[in-house]
Amino acid sequence: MRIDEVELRLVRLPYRSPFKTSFAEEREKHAVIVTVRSQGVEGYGEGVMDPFPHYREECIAGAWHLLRNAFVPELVANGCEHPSQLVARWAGWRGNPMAKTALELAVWDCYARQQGVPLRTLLGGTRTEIPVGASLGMNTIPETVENVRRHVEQGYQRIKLKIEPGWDVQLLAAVRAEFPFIELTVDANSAYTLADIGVLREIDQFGLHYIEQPLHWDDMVEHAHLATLLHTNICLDETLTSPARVKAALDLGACSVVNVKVGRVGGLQSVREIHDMCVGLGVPMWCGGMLETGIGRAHNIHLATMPGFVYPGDTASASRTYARDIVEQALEATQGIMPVPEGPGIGVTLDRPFLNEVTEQTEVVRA
Ligand code: OSB
Ligand code: MG
Repeated sequence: MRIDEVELRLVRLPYRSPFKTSFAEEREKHAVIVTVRSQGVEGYGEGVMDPFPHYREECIAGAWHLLRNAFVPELVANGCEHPSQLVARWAGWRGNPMAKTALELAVWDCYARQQGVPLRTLLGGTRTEIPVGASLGMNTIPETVENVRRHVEQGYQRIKLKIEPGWDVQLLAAVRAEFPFIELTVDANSAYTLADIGVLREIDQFGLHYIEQPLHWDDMVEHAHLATLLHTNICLDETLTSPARVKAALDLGACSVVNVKVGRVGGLQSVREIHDMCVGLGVPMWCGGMLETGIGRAHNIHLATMPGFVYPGDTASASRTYARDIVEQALEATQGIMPVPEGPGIGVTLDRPFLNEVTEQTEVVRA
């Protein structure tokens, strides 16, 4: 496909309530929204970098620079036969998976719209709806218990609690006292070290489905050691930045469950490789989230229709996070089931007045 132009937008929109994790308390979304235009058809992608590198190392300013001066000019100059080729074409620019993904996703969406098919069809996605859970930010214990109750009543199929040292065993005891049998997980976002083995062993007693990223955000070796000390499965998030890293983590025994975030692993083609590898090895996967706007959320829903995504993901209703979204479709789960947006590509259209309202910066690169 010939690429006529690419538009980069920096948007900023408020969360309905602050989202607190072991690494930050966030009140608003900053996202890079990429639009690719090709022969009268548009496609959209979303970058999940934050202004500052608290989750992984990428940040918005760096991503914008690379998109504007490396990936977009390369794409516009050379066009694209098929979106599956792009990441390999950009491999000479090392790392920066989130920045690459923002553009790659927009090309996939545009390509699917030109073919007149839903994105999930190009990915071999078989489902028309996906099971979802909810990730609950840190709060007081009574508020968290109420929050769990609300989400369980709404039918969310798995509840994930954010934890950190000093905010773990008591919280789990309170939640388990009220909900002994729900599918429950925790996400430490790298807040522990092996020196915390005592408390990690206590966390091991709560019948959790898995414990997500307990140790350092780039580590595999210590996670592999920890896996031998706990009964609970370890799921990696932050550490898994490419298909090769997923393979290494599985070879080492650093995790037995895989959280896939398309931005973190460098695009949909990487997701497909990870998917096929995990299916081949019988390793369960699920689709993580980064509190995306409707564009990134719709991409997540489509990719999670692939058959290897067997655990409920984090792609919950958009209205949990935003009072108003930048897409026109309401991406809402009912009884823990998220329908796939219908129509070509990712199946959403832009709420342009609101998008313009929340846009802080725009840049267009033409052929
Ligand atoms: O670790 O999964 C995470 C949000 C931002 C950054 C990292 C994470 C999260 C979430 C929220 O847990 C998932 C979502 O609701 O999108
Ligand atoms: Mg996580």
